[in-house]
Amino acid sequence: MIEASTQYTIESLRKEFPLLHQRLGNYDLVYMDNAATTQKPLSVIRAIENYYTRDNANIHRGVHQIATRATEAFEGSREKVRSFLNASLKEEIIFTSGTTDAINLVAQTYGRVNVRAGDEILISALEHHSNIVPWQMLAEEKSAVLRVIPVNDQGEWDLSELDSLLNDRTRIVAVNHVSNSLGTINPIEQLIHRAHQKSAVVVIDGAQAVSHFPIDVQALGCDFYCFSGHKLYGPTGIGVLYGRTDLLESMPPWRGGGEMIDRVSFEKTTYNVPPYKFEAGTPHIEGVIGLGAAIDFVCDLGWQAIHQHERALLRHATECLLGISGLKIYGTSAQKVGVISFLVEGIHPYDIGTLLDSQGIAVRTGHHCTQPLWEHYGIPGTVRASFASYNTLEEIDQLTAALQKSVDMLR
Ligand code: 7TS
Repeated sequence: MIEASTQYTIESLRKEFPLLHQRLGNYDLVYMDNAATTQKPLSVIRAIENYYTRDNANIHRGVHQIATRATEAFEGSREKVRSFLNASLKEEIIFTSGTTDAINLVAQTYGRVNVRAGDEILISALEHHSNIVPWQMLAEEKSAVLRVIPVNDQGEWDLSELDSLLNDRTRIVAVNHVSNSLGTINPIEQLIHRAHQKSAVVVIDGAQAVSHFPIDVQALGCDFYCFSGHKLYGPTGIGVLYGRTDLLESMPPWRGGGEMIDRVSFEKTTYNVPPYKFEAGTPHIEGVIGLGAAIDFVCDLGWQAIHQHERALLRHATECLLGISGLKIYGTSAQKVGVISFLVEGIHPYDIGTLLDSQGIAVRTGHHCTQPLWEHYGIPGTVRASFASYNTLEEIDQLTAALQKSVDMLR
């Protein structure tokens, strides 16, 4: 549908994204910071507008018709997320404010109950800070040990020492599905299998996976899976935690307040069932409705079209950028999504980022919230171009030309 060669269809897809059609100075915007956040299609923007112009009410509590419509739209999105992740029950879908919030929820509920002194939590060197720091905080509180799967120079997990890293003391394995800094698609199936042999639970940070390929939590067999709406063409401030029912039922609540209770008295409060037990307070209703619209958008586009198009973008960009002398790509796994992290010899990434911006091209520069990863390479960070379904081969040519010009100016 959006194959790179089918210019008309990619053009019609781009029409759905108003933000893309703007000039920055004398240049058309080329947006290549999609790993940070994706742009939003009109269907998502309209779903939020419709909610506020027709259906705005608090959910789960009113008997009036507006509240019923808002509740139906909200719970309808939960069912869309269930189907999107192929979870078996919609009660396994908890709405959070994002991936970071979801990981903290698991650390502060499952983690605080199940991790004791001397236990181990296993992460990888490829993690975003939000899948490092919550576990570090838990390990500190519990006198537990944080262990790290190292990476090789291609930016893939080095599993040669896994037998000692994943052992009888391991309680939690928390890793990302796709690396935000390098684009590596990690072999999580293998790790989930090995972790379960040691009775450890597995938390998958799917923030960078969900917009690129379909997720099936039942086939993966993971215990928790989380993602953020804003990296999936949806709104900011909304995310998802999938958790296996038996685990969610056994976990204590985290935040206290309305909605998460069964009955409150000054003597004792009893709690609601999952997912409501973990959704205290008025939720981000328009965010949930917008996320439902974003899932519809992706499903309508179709995974095959997205996959083919993004592969073509990655192949073309890799070839073009490697043509620039002194450019090195970090993250060269054969299994990767459309993310290219690079440095040009002798040039600071911020200088490149600034010159690209002055030519209308939005890329990321810096450590991308993976500081420990860059220690492996002995660099402070990179320039990162990350692609989405609406990027074009022509935009990659523009990136290449603008980069060559920047390099010529800076050398
Ligand atoms: N995990 C991964 C793998 C991520 O890429 C990010 C955000 C997060 C967690 C945190 O997501 P949040 O929605 O809770 O903030 N990654 C990036 C990035 O690469 N550039 O900006 C944000």
